[in-house]
Amino acid sequence: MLAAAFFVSCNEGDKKTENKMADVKDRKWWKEAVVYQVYPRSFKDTDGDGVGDLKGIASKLDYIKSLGVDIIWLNPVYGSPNADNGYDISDYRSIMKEFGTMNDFDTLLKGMHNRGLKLVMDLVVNHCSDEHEWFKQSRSSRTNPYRDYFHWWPAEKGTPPFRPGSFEADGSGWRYDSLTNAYYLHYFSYKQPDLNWENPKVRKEIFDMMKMWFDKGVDGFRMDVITFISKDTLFPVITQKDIAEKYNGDWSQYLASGPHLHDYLQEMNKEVLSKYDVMTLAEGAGATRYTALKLVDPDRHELNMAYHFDGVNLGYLPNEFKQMDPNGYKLTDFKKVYSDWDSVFADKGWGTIYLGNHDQPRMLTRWGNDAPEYREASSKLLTTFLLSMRGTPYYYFGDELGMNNIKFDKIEEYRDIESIGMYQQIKNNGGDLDRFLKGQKISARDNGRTPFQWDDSPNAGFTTGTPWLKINPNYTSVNAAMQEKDASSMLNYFRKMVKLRKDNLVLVYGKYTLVDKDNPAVYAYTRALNGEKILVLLNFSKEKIPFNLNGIKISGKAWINNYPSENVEENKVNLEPYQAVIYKAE
Ligand code: TEU
Repeated sequence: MLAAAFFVSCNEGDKKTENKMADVKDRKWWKEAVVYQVYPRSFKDTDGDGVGDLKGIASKLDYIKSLGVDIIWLNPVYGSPNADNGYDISDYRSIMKEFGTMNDFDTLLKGMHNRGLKLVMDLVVNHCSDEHEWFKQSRSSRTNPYRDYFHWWPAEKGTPPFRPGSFEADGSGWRYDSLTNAYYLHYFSYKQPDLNWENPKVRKEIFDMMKMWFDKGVDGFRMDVITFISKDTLFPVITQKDIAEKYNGDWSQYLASGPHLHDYLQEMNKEVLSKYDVMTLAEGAGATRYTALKLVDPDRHELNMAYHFDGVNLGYLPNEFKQMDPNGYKLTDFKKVYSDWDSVFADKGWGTIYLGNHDQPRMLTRWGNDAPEYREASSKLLTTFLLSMRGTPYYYFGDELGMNNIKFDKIEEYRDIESIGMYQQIKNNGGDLDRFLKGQKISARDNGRTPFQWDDSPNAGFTTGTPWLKINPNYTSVNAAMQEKDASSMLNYFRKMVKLRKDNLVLVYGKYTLVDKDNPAVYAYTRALNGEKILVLLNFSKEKIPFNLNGIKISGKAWINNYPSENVEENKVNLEPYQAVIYKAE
């Protein structure tokens, strides 16, 4: 099974690992990589307009390289009027003006490749912008050649059956366009009309565009809501009751069940992906434990990886928009989700692991504890979790510093179309706006989008202008410059943990087994590969916990520890609040 090229990705000179790994099947560079996600708007501004840019990213490549990560995922950088920060693309073949030029892009890509970093771009092809030329043509008349690039419902047929429009105050995914007396479909805002994948011309345009970026040397795509591209174009009536009964109350499961999804992905693979050595990641909205393998089973020739929402959606109250259960989330549920998802790819396919991204609040606030006394320990604990699970880790920029939610008080401070649309919807329905705003302090996407905190100079060294989104005022104490100087900082712990994963393939490929599943405070698991075994202990609570090893034998000093000392007794490890340790085990 092992091709010669297989060994090329092994650490040079690491003969011991090579031998030990000789019977690991299907090794791939993207399985062994750590992905670092950069939100370009908020990373580094070089021209003083308050918005991050490509030159800014280029100027910080040495920093990214120093983290030890392998791949950079950039959120969309294409031409866009920015209704949804680049997820509304008006030109797939150019660079957003605020971010720079194609020349800046080429320089950035070269800078990455020179440093051995790979670039994964965002592919947003479920929808484009209503300012894209295709849509301008399409809406202009019913007989325009581009009419069938989008989904239209002629008004003489009556009102179209309900479909959700995520970011709209009225919640509808159809918008009436008087020019041709018809409605068009948009699963997100009305500024983001859904492309009609039924039309082979649309698929060809998209595949050609993908080739253009791959020919430039781009190393892969993260595919935005790719699970939604196929529609049941008869648009049958789907009721809330159907969603409750057939789709577990989750509209996205319905949207992800279009009849031709896998045909289109296989066609994309055949026409484009199979011709390049690239990686692909599906944003697996609506994918479940029962359907996800179909997207990434290598024998089906579709995509490489998908990410699910079961983890990041934990702890929200049902039937309310991202409102946390006042009791928080249960660690036993958290363990179950990640263990169940690990088992999906136990024999085939490959998983991913993440706790934050541009659609999520900061992981420290949501999954750790952002009180000053626990910031450091709990941030390092989450880093240990992300980098010791099976599946490719996706690490969100700024999490290595322990950045946390900004927790805006007023709607006027938000920039995100989702928060603003939802506020309007609740207002129109006479709902509880205070409750909504309180909830957003924990769950809003803008919490994860505030600018990177480089140092304690004005605007955190992000910009000389006015930042597009407020900077977390804690930048004077939480910033990269300070943590560079401190060997035990969260930043340096992240580097250590990345290196540990890269040096020990048991952390990448080792079989995952949950230990003590009912323990309400400690997440413990072993990873095992070719006779080597390790034990990961994560105390997710602010209490001191004696953890009973229950017969698991550990040996030697901890491989990594987020506290300066360890406290091991016969058959027991005494864990400090939010302590994370990894031991060699038998
Ligand atoms: O997100 C799709 C998606 O599923 C979101 O609705 C997500 O559930 C939501 O952000 C959670 O609050 C993708 C992008 O990642 C997101 O940034 C875009 O806004 C969206 O698609 C539309 O392109």
